[in-house]
Amino acid sequence: MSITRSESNFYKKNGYLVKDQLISKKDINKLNALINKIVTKEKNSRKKVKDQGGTQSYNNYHFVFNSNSSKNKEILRLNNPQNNNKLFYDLSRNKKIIDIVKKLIGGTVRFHLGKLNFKLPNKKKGSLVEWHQDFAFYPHTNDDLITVGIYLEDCYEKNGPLKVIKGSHTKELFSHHSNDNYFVGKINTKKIRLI
Ligand SMILES: O=C(O)CCC(=O)C(=O)O
Repeated sequence: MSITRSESNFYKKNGYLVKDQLISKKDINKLNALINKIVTKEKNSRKKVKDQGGTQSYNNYHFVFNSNSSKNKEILRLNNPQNNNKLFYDLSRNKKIIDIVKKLIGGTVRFHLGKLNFKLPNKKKGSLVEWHQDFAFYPHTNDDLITVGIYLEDCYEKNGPLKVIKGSHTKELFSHHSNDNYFVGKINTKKIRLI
């Protein structure tokens, strides 16, 4: 399964493309079973959460939590699961996905980083992903970059859908820094009009 010319044009115009049923239900189930194991193992390990105030490296395997306290910690993210798990490695090299990415941005492609986002229910707090431009997270001198998101569960308003602003990829890049110049990974929507 690749993409049609009209899908490619849709991507160029809107800055995103949705492909259904790309990964089989069987493979999704395997991935979810693996994630359950990883999460259970981590929860049972009772490791103290290290202070996350310092610099985080984007290219190693590590968990990101919603709290520094070991008491009510919840996993927000697992960075680079493909470095430790073959299933994730194989997913990151999925031929169907690579073929689509090559058609969308042209030429050969290189894998940059992987992450597994957990969307916590509201009451557990901390997993809200604020408005941002992905480019701010992977600054490059070139802009032929793409984020591939793979949904491991059906997604509805209540479990944190990804929202996009159509065509915003052709507009300006906004600051993702705080007033005191720390990278905060979100746009201050009070300061700017989002398109
Ligand atoms: O899932 C979301 O709400 C946004 C995820 C995202 O943009 C990211 O992880 O780069």
